[in-house]
Amino acid sequence: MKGRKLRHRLTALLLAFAMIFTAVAVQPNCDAFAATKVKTPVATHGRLSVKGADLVDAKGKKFQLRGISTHGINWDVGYPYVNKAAFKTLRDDWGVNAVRLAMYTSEYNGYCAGGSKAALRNQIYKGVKYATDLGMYVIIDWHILSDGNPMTQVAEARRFFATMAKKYKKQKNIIYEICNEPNGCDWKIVKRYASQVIKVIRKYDKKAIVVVGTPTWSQLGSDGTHNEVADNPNPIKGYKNIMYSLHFYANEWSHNQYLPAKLAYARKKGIAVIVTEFGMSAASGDGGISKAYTGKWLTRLNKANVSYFCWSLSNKNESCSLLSSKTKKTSRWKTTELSAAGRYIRAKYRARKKALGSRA
Ligand code: IDC
Repeated sequence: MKGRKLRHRLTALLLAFAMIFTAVAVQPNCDAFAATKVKTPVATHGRLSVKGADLVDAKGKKFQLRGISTHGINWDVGYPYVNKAAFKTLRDDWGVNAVRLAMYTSEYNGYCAGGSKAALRNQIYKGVKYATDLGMYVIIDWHILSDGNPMTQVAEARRFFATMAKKYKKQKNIIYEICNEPNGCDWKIVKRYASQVIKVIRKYDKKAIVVVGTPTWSQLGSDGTHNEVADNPNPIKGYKNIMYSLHFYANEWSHNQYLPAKLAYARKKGIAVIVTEFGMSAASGDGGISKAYTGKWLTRLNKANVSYFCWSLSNKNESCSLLSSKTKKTSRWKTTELSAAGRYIRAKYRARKKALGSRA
């Protein structure tokens, strides 16, 4: 009698477990990647590294990041889009494999200008977690702009990146961008800053890609045809996996005039260039957008497998924003909820992903 009771109980228990297990296992899965058993970008490509002028994946194959940059994560037009559903929409609907978290240091209560450091770091932690959960690469961007010379904030930058590198040293998907757009200072000064900050990062994280911003708002050197970054035979000594940023705005005459040649020149010299920011508008972020020049740029970058991140995921009423200023939704946007720039970029990114097929 006793034995039978026990058996009954055990069977009931097993049945309960089985029911719970099935309930969990057959739950409707909205994750396109899981549902179709397609691996996420990070699961497919693993840890990235730099080989000569190229970014390569864990198998040593040339790899291109197609990313979107947030607006400032400290701005009301930026932080609402740091959410998992938004990143998932970018991944599944736009063909994006990376996001950039732009954290201003000066503007609008930036990290070094009165913003709550803890809250800002927390916003980065959230963004990194969402990207990681979704198997996407993620840039942590120290977004200097009006503060021009990165040395002004070097002590804060070292503390910030030490915290980040300590926290993320075991992850494969983190990219550190240590100074968005140096300006008003020369390459020598940027290098001095970079060697200090890279040293701190490498103390904890030996392998992650580190992106160094370049003079004159990341134009690989001073205005016009100057190529200080590429002309320096040993940009940052002694460290691997360092990339140099080039930023362009497709409706800015001087960018179209000078930057294609500067890009080609740098690559020829073996400098790994990454476009951590571009926009379809003028450098002001507003006015008209140029589809013609954006198209030319993307073709050029695709040909060379150079990575790019579009500015910005925001509904701010300016032409570089990817969402319509009327759009209140913070994810799952319909085509009609995108701006003209957003519609164009989404179509281009999707086409690129399709063209790459299994290499995407
Ligand atoms: C712009 C934003 C705009 C904001 C301004 C702050 O789009 O809403 O008012 O910054 O000064 C960059 C910078 C990036 C700029 C962007 C467009 O990295 O912060 O964002 N831009 O002006 N470099 C070239 C253009």
